[in-house]
Amino acid sequence: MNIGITCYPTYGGSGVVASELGKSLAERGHKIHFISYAMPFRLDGFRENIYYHEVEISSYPLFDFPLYTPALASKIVEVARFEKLDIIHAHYAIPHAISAYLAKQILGDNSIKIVTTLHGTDITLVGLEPSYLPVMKFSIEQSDGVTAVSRFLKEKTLTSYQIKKPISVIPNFVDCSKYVRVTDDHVRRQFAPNNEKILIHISNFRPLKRVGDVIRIFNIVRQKVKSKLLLVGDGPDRSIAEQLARELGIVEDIKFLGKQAEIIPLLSIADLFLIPSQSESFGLSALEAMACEVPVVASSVGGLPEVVIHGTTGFISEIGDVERMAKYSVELLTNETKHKMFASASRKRAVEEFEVHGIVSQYENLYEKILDDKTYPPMTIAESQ
Ligand code: GMT
Repeated sequence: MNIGITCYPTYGGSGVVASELGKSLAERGHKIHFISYAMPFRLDGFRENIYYHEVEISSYPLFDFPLYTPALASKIVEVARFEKLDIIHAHYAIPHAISAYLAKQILGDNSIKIVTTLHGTDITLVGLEPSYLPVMKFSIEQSDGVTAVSRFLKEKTLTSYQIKKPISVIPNFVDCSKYVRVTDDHVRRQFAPNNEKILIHISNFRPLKRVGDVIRIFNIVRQKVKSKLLLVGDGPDRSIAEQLARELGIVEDIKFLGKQAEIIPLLSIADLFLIPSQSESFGLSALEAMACEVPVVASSVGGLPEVVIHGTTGFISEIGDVERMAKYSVELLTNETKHKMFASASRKRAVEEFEVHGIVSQYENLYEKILDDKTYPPMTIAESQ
């Protein structure tokens, strides 16, 4: 198949999923055309069957805002025409599904199919704003296939947007042959010279990640277990987090590592992954940690309980309950037998439920079904009113 993928190219789960999906489909012989405003960060170097088309956004003094949606639609039209796309796969609905819909109308070709994958805040936050809601509902319903990354997100979409068409749950995935724990004592000693335990958090430091809770949890844990905290990523709450660490007087035990392209060596030295988010439709970073045998302490929100099994691969608590999350963390960090069991159960769950090959086949099957099955027509405009 010739598949166009449009996504956000920056650090962030939806871009990671789109890029890894494209790479895996390309290895299976499909021609993959990424269409975005910058090269997705996981698409490093030349790869067979992968092409990149940059969306150019011209500016004009009259425009207060860049006009990305029509620019993307025009680029999709161009790529679809000349590369004979069968599928346009939009990752993160806003504005990708809207541009894909526009492009299809311009092409006037019903044989090109649109698949939209809903990732998270496109549904739970941004799309619910009155200024976007009607266009979100419309573009979801006009897609030929819609997928959500968790059961939670599917239910949320159906109820919040009153969507009248089927949504397939295709969970996120991890390449377990790449995401493997590679023990490197040299790296471990850099961060924990006295054999301290290592807790890790990886995110884009947006307020909904509750990085302050990560620091508060660690503040309690370190009073009971000799430990260090690695904070990977960057974003709007980074300075607030650094400030909190200074106020608590624990900055010596915390390393702010910023954005890191290579996270496997870091996950490989970690004993525990913390993800106390306010909202999380899936929690890809938690899954990547699990593949590297790192148990997870998470909040009980969104799709996280579909990834982390309470009492088996980690623990789950109410949002903001830092005391309980700290208690669970200490429990795992002080009981070696339990920790070993949780670590291997985490890896097992990643391999058995979320391994790349099985999940990518689900996308492939969906594309094939949509391309030759007439039961997947988009709704008429009247039906979706
Ligand atoms: O929805 C977002 O906030 C952005 C998005 C991203 O691009 O990072 O994250 C979402 O998609 C990821 C990949 O499917 C999920 O693992 C994240 O849980 C989800 N984030 C939220 O729901 C907050």
